[in-house]
Amino acid sequence: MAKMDSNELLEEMGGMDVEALTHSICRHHLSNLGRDYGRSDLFSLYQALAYTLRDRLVRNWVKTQRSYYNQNAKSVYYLSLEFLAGKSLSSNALCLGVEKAAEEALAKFGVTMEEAESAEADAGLGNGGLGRLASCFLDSMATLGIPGYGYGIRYEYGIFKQAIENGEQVELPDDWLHFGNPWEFCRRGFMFTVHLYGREEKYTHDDGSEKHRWTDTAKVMAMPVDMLIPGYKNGNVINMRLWEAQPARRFNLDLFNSGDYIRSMEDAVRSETISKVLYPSDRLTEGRELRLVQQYFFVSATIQDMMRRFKKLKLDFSELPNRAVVQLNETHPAIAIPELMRILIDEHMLNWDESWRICRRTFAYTNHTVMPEALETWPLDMMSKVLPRHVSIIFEINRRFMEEVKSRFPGDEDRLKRMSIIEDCEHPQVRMAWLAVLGSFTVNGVSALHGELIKKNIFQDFVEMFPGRFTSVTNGITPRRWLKQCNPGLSDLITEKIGPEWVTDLSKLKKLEPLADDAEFQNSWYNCKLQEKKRLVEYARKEYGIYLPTDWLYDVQVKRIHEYKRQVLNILHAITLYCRLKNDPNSVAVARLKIFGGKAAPGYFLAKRIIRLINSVGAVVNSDPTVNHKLRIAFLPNYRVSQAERIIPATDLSEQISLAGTEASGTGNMKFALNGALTVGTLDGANIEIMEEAGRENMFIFGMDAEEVERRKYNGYNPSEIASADKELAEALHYIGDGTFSEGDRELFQPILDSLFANGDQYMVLADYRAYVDVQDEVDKRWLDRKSWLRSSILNTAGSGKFSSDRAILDYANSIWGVRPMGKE
Ligand code: HBZ
Ligand code: IMP
Repeated sequence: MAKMDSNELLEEMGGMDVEALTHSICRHHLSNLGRDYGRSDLFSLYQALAYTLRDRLVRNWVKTQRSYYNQNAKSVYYLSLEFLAGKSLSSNALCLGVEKAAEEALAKFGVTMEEAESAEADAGLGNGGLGRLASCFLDSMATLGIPGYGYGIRYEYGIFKQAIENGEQVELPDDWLHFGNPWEFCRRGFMFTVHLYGREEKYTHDDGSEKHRWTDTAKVMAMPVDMLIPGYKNGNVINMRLWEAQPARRFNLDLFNSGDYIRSMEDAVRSETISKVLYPSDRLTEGRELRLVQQYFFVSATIQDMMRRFKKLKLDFSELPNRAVVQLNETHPAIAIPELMRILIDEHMLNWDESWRICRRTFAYTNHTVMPEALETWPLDMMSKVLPRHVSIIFEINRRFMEEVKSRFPGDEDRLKRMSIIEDCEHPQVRMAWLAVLGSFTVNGVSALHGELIKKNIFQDFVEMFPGRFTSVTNGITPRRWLKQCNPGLSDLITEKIGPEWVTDLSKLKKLEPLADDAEFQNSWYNCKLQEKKRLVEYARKEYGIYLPTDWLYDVQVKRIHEYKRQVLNILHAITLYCRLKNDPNSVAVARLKIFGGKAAPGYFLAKRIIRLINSVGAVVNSDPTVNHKLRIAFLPNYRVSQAERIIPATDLSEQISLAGTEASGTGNMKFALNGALTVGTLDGANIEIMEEAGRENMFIFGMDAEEVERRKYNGYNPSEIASADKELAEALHYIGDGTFSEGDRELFQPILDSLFANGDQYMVLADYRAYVDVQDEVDKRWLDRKSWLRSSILNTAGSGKFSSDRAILDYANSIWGVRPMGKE
């Protein structure tokens, strides 16, 4: 066949008008779903529309990938064990610019876009902030035209589904692929082999030198499954490549032939386990072998894919850092560093120094936490079993580094111990953060404060040796999903006043500033919020049978449940309001709805008990007529991306109340401010930068800052003293303990009280209580001054420009990656 003009073929992939979309929806009912389009239902329409959009995406994807090759672009490899994509139907329609046409096409079948999207399952392949950040970053890379790929694991089960039974969290499996995933392409023809276990072997190379190889390994296959990520109305589509584990052989033929059919299948089952399920903890490091295997599995496949592309260029290996940069999202993929060393040394026969120079110029590492318990370490004996050759390479990296430290700081034995990658104790551990710092050219924190804190605390020794290596890039969120798509009313109002440029240049929101005092604009602004509250009321009723009041102050804390995020502080405030109302039903002026949402790691006992406390206080408050005219509490089950899209636009007050110095950045805080919520918050993470942009007078900042926290800890902090000196606090704590919220059971919430007293209140909830309650009284006063509230609300949105992930990605591109947006061919 003569070479077909592939551009012509691509153009045939379908038009963007209502007629073309309708035609395609019908065709996919027949060709892909095998059913009569005259017998369509909600789910088949969702699927058929998804396939219809995928046709348009793949056309742009091919063009985008070709242009990377033709322009010889340096590419970004964003390696993340988590991507929290949520739903794709509306966002893909939006980016393709067919949201109106798709709505009209669906209307012909009697269905709305919102209804069709209700049939889609959230892609919940992440725990929280870290995974959602990765998805926002892919959106921005595609929108800016930064050549890049996301790489991760295609978990068969994502983050568990949370149900609430008797006020307690129950975990259910997230079977998100049950009905298939119309967005993905499985590429069975492009699998890589991944090796595990086995042993390291020395041998003499032809040139007489001593070399090493990794032998007697077990093998599994990594199959690429691609999800296409479109840029906003620019024709770019980038790739999120998720690896699925497959057995190297379907079954063991020897066993099969000897009649042991079941045992012959066991191998296959074991291999498939690797990509079976996401680990649901965002707090403790797991220490489980399967988790280490997951990490190496996706890293090995990804580095092979990267080397495959690089080899096509037929360049010297020293050119690799000019063609590719690997961004490590946390230390989870840090095993990539010794893996690239192994490939260069063992497979391509480069020497150590050359190989190390290449690695050191290829990797960059993002740290997301200051908390020591979240720093990842692996037991040396486990790692030696799973990855013997890598451990040997890590020892050599460490040996050379220890020499360097000795010569810089002679005689400083303590320093050597602190800085060694191998923690030398009874059960030696491999410190992944140290490995990541040593193997990277840049290490970044995720907000200005966090960038400073990691330099002062965890990485202090390394800063002394490599002062230029540390920096920070403040996180961001995509304005497409987190304003344009989730809050259409407000988006239209904004566009009507300042034009549509803000969608790709969020700094344009500054143009709203002059309108902040405009009475008519304020009124429209208020109506948008009310509209979103009505939508949320409807959603809560339909999804959960929860009835919410409409025109109250919506006070919202949705995020993972953690002691450091201090949901307990919020509930103490609720109990204080309860007490005040019990004393005098007229003592509280503002009707306030406190909304909570968030998952607790299944093994995190106290977090689960906190969920129980929230629900128990809610049950008492909501059913007490002397209280429920001014205070109600709702815990919305199963917080996730698609639910956030309903909650955030409806929020008046955003709770960002972590102990200062513990929340690395936060990104939820940005989503709320962008949608016009006022923040009640501590001077922590990116809250500080939000305050700088929006103005302190437009927020409710309270409590200790990070330095005061340090001082207070240093001087000895006594929670009991505080509790006995504050009458309202003492009363609230008393009610938690005396069974008021637990049908007389005094044991149920004792663990929470123990965390505050016997265990010393690690996150200083009691220390910040008074400041918090007082600032909440300020909230009430401001709420009653509606003009002043609306002014601040508008100014929060106007001040959100900095928090676009487009800005964050440009920062990475300029200051770390050395890549630039691509010109169109
Ligand atoms: O990363 C979060 C930080 O807590 C938050 O402040 C920041 O905004 C966000 C993005 O930079 N960290 C996480 O979400 N961490 C995890 O989800 C996690 C998951 C598995 C782990 C450890 C941490 O093993
Ligand atoms: P990959 O980046 O090698 O995975 O290729 C992704 C897509 O880019 C392929 O399916 C092709 O459409 C395109 N592509 C791959 N190699 C080339 C090339 O050498 N020239 C132009 N396009 C290519």
